[in-house]
Amino acid sequence: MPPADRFSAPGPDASGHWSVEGLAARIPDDFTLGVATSAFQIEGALDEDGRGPSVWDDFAARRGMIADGDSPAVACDHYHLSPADLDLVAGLGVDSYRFSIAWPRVQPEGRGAWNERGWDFYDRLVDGMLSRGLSPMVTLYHWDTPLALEHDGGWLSRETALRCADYAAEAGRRFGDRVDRWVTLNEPVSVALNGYALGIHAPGRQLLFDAMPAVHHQLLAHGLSVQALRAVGVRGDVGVTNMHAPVHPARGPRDWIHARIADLLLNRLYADPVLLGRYPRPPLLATRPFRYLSHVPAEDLVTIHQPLDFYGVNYYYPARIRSGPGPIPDGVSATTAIARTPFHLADFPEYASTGFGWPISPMHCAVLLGELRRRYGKSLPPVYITESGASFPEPAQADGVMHDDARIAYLASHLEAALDAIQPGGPAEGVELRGWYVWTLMDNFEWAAGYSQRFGLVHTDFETLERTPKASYYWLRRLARARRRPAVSA
Ligand code: IFM
Repeated sequence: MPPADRFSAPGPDASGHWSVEGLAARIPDDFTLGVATSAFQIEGALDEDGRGPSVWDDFAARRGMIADGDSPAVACDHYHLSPADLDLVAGLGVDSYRFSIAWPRVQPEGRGAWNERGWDFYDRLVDGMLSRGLSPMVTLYHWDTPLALEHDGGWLSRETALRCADYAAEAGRRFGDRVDRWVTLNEPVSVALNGYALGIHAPGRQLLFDAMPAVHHQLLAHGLSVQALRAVGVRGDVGVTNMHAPVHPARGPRDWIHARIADLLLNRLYADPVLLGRYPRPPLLATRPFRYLSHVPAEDLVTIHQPLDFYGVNYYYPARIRSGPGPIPDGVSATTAIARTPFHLADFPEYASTGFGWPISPMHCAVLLGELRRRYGKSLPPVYITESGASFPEPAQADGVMHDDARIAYLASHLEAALDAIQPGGPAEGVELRGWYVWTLMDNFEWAAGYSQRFGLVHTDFETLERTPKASYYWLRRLARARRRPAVSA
């Protein structure tokens, strides 16, 4: 039976194979279920209440950078609709809500004066979570760098790391008594690679391997922010989120060496310094592009290598690497960075794909957890999967329900793979997997893809801003409710 049928919802599954209840019964008692969002993708209100511009305001205003010329100005208008959105999260019956603070909303210039009206918004948001029984997980930096800092070099400048730590300290002072989990950065790889190396995300730089300082300064910002949060005495756990993509070579020896480089660029450049206190050694044939990292001050690596309470992992797809630049998209000039990369992501013809064209492989979620265990062993703190999800086209409507069965299959199979992986004899036996957050609550502004990629459990009508829960929302609610929860002691 195809997976989409096995997990279709709502309603019991007829096969008796893996029902929602069957999956729920396998979720450990103290495991956190949650949903995740990020500020720039949902808030809108870019010019309101003293918010300063971010690199993404600037990038999105440039012609041709966002699919269909979509504007982030309103997005889901969460800035005005947040109480109703929190009701939607609470209605799921999940334990936790992961959201991000927009740095330019609380510190418009990225340094200096705080914007009290910005802080007030997050103050209400955190209190709104607590009053609904939701445990807050805060991401401090989810890509929306204050534009003023970018004008001074952004992540190419060490200064940005210091400013980020100031901001972390202030957030810690204000919310340290109420937030359970702190994520310093979300996916520094996406910022360095897409934003500084390839120019397909903000700030739109095309530096290829000269983007290495953006790797190091983000990691330094992480280490300094962990220190800052702890120095102001936050009571919650502190960690970081990296994206991981298990890497395979497509075919021949050149693909093999490029796959090793891709594994460094996608995974190890971020995980090794954070968890082991050192940058990975590049293959002998490829030392030049990584030279910058061998000259960074040794003390920086000590700072980056902070003891963490947890390690956050975003898993979306495995990466198959083929030598040479990929097919050049229409309208992209051959001189742009994306047309000059030494290798590219090739298709996995054996897997179905998401709306974005990403290969769907739950098995690789297990592979990745196994890789973390093998590579980091005792240095790996407890793990949260901080994002898991997929975009699919507009769901079909029938009987008043938006049927996104492919999303249900995606989510169920990935959660199942992760739970399997940590069982005795599984590839990640011994990894302390503490939770799983679905990306994302509602359809939103998917960066350079604008509103064309729908990742939400809840459908957003971008004209009317009406939210409509999809079948996957009801599926997650059933899953959350069907768990065996230990009695809460008085
Ligand atoms: O929407 C993004 C999110 O902001 C970061 N992780 C990947 C998601 C899907 O592309």
